[in-house]
Amino acid sequence: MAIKIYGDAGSGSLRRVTTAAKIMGISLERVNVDLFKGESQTEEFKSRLNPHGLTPVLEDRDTILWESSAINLYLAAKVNSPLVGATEEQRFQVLQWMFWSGEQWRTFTTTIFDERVGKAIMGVPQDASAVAFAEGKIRAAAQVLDRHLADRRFMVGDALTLADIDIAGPFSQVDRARFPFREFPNLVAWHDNLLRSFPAWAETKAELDSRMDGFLTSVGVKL
Ligand SMILES: N[C@@H](CCC(=O)N[C@@H](CS)C(=O)NCC(=O)O)C(=O)O
Repeated sequence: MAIKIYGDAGSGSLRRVTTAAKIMGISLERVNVDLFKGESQTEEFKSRLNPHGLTPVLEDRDTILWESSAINLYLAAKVNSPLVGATEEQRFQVLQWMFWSGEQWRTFTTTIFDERVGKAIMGVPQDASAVAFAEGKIRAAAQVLDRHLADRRFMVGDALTLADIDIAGPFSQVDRARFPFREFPNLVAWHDNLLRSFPAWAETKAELDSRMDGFLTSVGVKL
């Protein structure tokens, strides 16, 4: 039975999973969940798949798993993938960056996305102080990333890991949400290299941009 992944092509969280799966050579059966129609917020979705009403969700026979990073670790374990790091020390460094990126990085980009993109779609005024606070947090974190990436092509070791994929996630919405990443040249160069070196990252970007930009156009939202 195929492993199913529930999500919306416009989601940067889904993109982290679909990219990692492509790189690991794991085929996933996509089940589309239209987030703009609130399809993850139904009682059926919450009771069977994720009580938080969030995507992506993996279904592998009796296993239901949510949180993209956990899903990627699950998939990597299935195929013994080097995306988790090549040595025991690297594996802990990869986990360090993955946990950090959930708590100290993507959470603030999500705030800005919700303010600049989500609220534009809903026709609700932005909270400028929430944006300013999140931008401050992103700049502080990006400064550390920029230093870390000054002489490295990857976050850990000499090869792509799930740490790169997790930290690169917010680049999925950078043009729409205008995160201040361009102020950090090593961060930008690292991400450009991921786009050039990993066709899966470029392919999933094209799919995500088409879904997001198509939806925004369809509802007449100009960011
Ligand atoms: N930390 C979670 C984030 C999940 C999340 O925020 N998913 C968004 C899409 S990127 C979602 O499903 N939103 C639906 C909603 O809020 O109704 C992960 O990495 O999976």
